[in-house]
Amino acid sequence: MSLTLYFHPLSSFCQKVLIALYENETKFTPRLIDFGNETDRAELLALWPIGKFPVLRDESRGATVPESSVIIEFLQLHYPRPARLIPDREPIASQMRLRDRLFDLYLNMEMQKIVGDRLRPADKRDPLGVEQARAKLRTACDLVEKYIAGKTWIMGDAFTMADCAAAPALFYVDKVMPLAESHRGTAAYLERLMQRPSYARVLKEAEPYFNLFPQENAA
Ligand SMILES: N[C@@H](CCC(=O)N[C@@H](CS)C(=O)NCC(=O)O)C(=O)O
Repeated sequence: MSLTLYFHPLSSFCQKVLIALYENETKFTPRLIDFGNETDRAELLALWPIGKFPVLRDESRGATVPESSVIIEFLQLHYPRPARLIPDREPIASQMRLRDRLFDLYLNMEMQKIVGDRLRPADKRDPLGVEQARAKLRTACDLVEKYIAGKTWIMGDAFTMADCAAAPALFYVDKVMPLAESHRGTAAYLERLMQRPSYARVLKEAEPYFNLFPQENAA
């Protein structure tokens, strides 16, 4: 098979790409990377020295593609399938990319700061950084609440790459900042995302690893 995805089922950015692959039933070889395993880590670093996943390798094109949004754009360009996750027309395409950035940079990344802090030794924690991340999350969720009002998906009726970004970002944000009370429209949107077959499948596959998710009072 020409496409290999280097990933971990628990990783939010990897989940984003898995949703896109499952939406279109695109065939690929999964290559699970365990950061605790030196061989795995070296294999990923050889592909992408930044050392983050997901990374897609397309043997038939000799292409290595990191970065979740770039991977989804690459798939639509080179492996077009019925579900077009990136709109063809402007200004809708740019608006969708902006929402994709919102979920990645201001929800997913801020959420990761909060979760990452739980993994630090007690004397290396960053309470101010966590407080600032929480404030950014609240602002970003206010925007999501505004965008999702009256819509099924974040751009309207069509499910797009921005929804692929939204699903794991909101799933984990909800774990660190429960959405039901403060952002009811966003919480309902997350419910719809979790019911969507592509994301339901991603969550099922991640289930065996959920015990690795650090809880708030982890030492
Ligand atoms: N901008 C990247 C972010 C990827 C990312 O942050 N991946 C995380 C997992 S969700 C990772 O590889 N973390 C490992 C590390 O930072 O060492 C993307 O969109 O793919």
